[in-house]
Amino acid sequence: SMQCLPSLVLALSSLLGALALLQLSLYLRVPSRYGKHEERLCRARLPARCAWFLQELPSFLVPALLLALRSPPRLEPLGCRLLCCLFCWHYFYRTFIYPFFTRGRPFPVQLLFFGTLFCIYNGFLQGYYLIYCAEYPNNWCTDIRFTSGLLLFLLGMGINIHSDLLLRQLRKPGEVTYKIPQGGLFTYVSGANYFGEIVEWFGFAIATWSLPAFAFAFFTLCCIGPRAYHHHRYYLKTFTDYPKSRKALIPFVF
Ligand code: NDX
Repeated sequence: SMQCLPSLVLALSSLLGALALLQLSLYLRVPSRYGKHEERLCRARLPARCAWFLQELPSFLVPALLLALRSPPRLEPLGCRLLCCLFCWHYFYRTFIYPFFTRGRPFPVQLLFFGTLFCIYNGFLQGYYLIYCAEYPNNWCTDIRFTSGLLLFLLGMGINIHSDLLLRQLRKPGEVTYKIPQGGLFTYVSGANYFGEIVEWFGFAIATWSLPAFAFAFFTLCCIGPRAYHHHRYYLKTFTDYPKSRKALIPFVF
């Protein structure tokens, strides 16, 4: 049966941090090539629905299986299971709900491949750490880190889901054109969905107070932070009437 290997957790978290930096250096200047930043439309692509479903599924399945199959079942402490369920809850939404409503353009197969690998890797790291390694005191549920982190997680998730919905409503089924997002946090930033997702994973990191979760929050920041900036530039270039006061990612700041 599996055991906690602290050196494995350290190695996988460090690699995740390194990938984050690699990503930052790759995507600060040029955006990752999918959605509105795809130039060569001749590349092999899969319908957005299938692509997002396949890509995100391991992030739900791997930790859910680790949680379900652990023997002997981990009954104590509650914190680990609850936190693992939060992670799975987000990816339940991303895998089983988000793809079925998306009106996005087809997704490049090459990025789908790397995206899937990433979701297996991260799903394993977060799940393995929480199910086999994490130890919390019995009163963790009343600790300020847990409560404030959980609050941020829920707030971020709310913003993320609401913003995903606002983006979807910009198109009729079958449409692939881009419009100016309006309402919700889009009033203040071009990347409202990304802002929500980043807040969410930093909340998760604070609630779990763990190296793997902080590494993932940092990865998220390095992955979709630059993308928010590129979306913002795209909008300014495309729409002459784009709201001047709107920022890229952080309301009123940047
Ligand atoms: N999936 C996270 N890296 C990623 C896929 C890409 O969940 O090689 C990371 C995730 C992957 C990435 C994933 C990992 C790293 C990869 C990368 C590709 C390269 C990179 C593998 C796994 C890599 C190294 C080097 C390290 C190996 O047509 P369309 O699609 O543009 O339509 C869009 C529509 N829309 C509009 N419609 C009308 N008018 C407008 N103005 C519109 N603007 C947008 O809305 C879409 O249908 C939809 C959303 O579009 P967009 O571009 O705002 O969001 P998108 O980037 O597609 O993300 C969707 C959601 C969002 O809520 C976001 O927060 C979340 O997924 N997300 C996305 C990426 C990563 C992530 C979360 C995370 O890190 N936590």
